[in-house]
Amino acid sequence: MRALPPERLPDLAAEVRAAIVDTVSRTGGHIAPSLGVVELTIALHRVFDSPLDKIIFDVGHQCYAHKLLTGRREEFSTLRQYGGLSGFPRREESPHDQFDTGHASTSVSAAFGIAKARDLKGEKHEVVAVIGDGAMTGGMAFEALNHAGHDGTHLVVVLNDNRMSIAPNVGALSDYLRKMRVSPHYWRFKADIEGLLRRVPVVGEGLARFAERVKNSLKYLLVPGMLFEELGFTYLGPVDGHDLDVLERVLQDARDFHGPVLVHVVTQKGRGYAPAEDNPYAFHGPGPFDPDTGERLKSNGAPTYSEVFAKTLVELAGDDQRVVAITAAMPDGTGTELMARTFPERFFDVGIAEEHAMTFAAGLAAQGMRPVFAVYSTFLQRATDQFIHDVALPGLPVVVAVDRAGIVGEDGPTHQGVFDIAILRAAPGAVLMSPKDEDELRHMLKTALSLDGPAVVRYPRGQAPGVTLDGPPRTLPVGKGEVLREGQDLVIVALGNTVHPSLRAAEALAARGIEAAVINARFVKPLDHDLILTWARRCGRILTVEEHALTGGFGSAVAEALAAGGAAIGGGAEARAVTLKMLGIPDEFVPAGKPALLRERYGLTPEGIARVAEAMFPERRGEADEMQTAATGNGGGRERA
Ligand SMILES: Cc1ncc(C[n+]2csc(CCOP(=O)(O)OP(=O)(O)O)c2C)c(N)n1
Repeated sequence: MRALPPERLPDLAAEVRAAIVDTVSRTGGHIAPSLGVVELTIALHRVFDSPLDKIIFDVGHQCYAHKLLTGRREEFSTLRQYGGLSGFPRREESPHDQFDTGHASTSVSAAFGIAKARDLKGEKHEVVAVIGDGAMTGGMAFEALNHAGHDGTHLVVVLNDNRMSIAPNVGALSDYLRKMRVSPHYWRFKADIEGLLRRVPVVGEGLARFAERVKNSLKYLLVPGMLFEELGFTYLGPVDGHDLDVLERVLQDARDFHGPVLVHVVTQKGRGYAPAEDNPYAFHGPGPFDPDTGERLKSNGAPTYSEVFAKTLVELAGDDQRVVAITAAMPDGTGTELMARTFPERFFDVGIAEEHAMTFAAGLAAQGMRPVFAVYSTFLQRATDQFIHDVALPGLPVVVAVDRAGIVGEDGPTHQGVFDIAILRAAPGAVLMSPKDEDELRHMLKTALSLDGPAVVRYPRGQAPGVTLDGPPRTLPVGKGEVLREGQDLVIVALGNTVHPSLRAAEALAARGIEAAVINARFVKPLDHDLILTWARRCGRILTVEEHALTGGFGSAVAEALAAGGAAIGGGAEARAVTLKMLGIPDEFVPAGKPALLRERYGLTPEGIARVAEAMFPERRGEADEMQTAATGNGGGRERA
């Protein structure tokens, strides 16, 4: 590519765009972000010598052109598929992918670390972080600029400013960038002003101080990007991110500078594909679509969990003026957009700032409001300390609506929501629940808002089962599970979206002569100890099912309850050994793939659950089956409590 004459580069850009549209229309994925940086990616690879020079993409969702240009064209059609190319940079995938990303705002920290390692090892290469204006709203990005700017190590930060996060970008920084975009300054002009100011003669000490002040004020007036300059970065820009010639020249300048440099590049999200240009919001990360029209392929009628959540939230907010909604840059994904439209004064998009969102919610709650922070399970990981320290410890009534909990699919290991229970369960006093379907979600949201302390409702991505909604939302008895089916051979204790599959598993088991009781746990915390212990003792076999990591998850909570219950019973005549099996995500990162396929992999389907349950009756199945179950690795084996 570096050998191509400049006049051939627009053809290359067009070819890259065509490949992106062709594949993503079939696989779904982050099309608009990737289309916007095609010229930028070409320029980066022409000016910098990857993989010797290290290019780190923030979030990494805009890396499709990078993948196509670094030897992955042949496999590109496998993007985001099980066993295929990742939708994000992966170190294991290519030497050109320098850092694994997926969550926002990490690139400057990572790039600075890589640059520091280079210096310490006495190596010579360039390090470039490419970060969007949305990702720049995240606290980590500021922390890294603050550190790197002060340190002075050479490093290039490319700020890809397309005015959009997923939704239109928010916040004061976004306003600041907007002002710079409309300024007529270009980086060459900036260099001229600085040169001019340097040449202003200074005489005498007092006069020198005065002149310095005047020069600084002039600089503020004339030079854009002073915010970054004050942080220690040399600011170059704004430049047109679709003009390859200008891009190459400014990147060369940045490369040849000493110290930290920030290049402000203005791009158009969705560039070159009309449907995405017209609606970059909808084309941020769509599912499959018709490449000719941009029309999204329709799914069947049942609402998504997020839609039911949003409607219920608006309904409850209508009854209670204290209810406010918070999102960290995901108004569409979480459904909170409906709050924005219905009660705009009680809706807050804080930018990609989950940590701030949580403590902001705590502040609101401390003054009697009822904040609901809707956040994807995977991004909630960012706000762990804020939940423990600012919400749970003071016992503030913040409701955390954990969307996309469990298997999320094609976005892969960075986005699967399988750690939230383990993280949140440790916080004393928090109530944790998970609905079996969309109807129960409504009741749980109502329950959460009725509590005087922290409450978490976790629900999955995508379409709900489509059950009938049962009257207006009502409060559920806290800490109580429900028995959905009786049986004497085994009790299946399921959580959230594994409840309905467990009921179907029980039907399949009945046909094979095993009578399984099924309990919908509803609450992870407080757990319904009595109900679970009673049924565990009655049946002698207990199988827990969850779409979450087994380590620290729901099954772990049940195991703890059984252990505690066992100790309390003592070794008397009533003591009964209980066989426990836990079905969930084993100790591995869940790869990318269609959710249905991943659920097969982990045995989280009706048949998978039935198979594991049946294997708990070795006398019925013989030794061969026993060995096979042990080899699946699911469920962490059998324990005695
Ligand atoms: C911590 C975290 N929160 C939320 C997200 C979801 N998310 C992915 S991309 C994105 C917007 C990024 O905007 P920007 O950096 O401007 O890139 P663009 O898509 O506009 O190119 C968001 C909110 C994320 N990846 N990480």
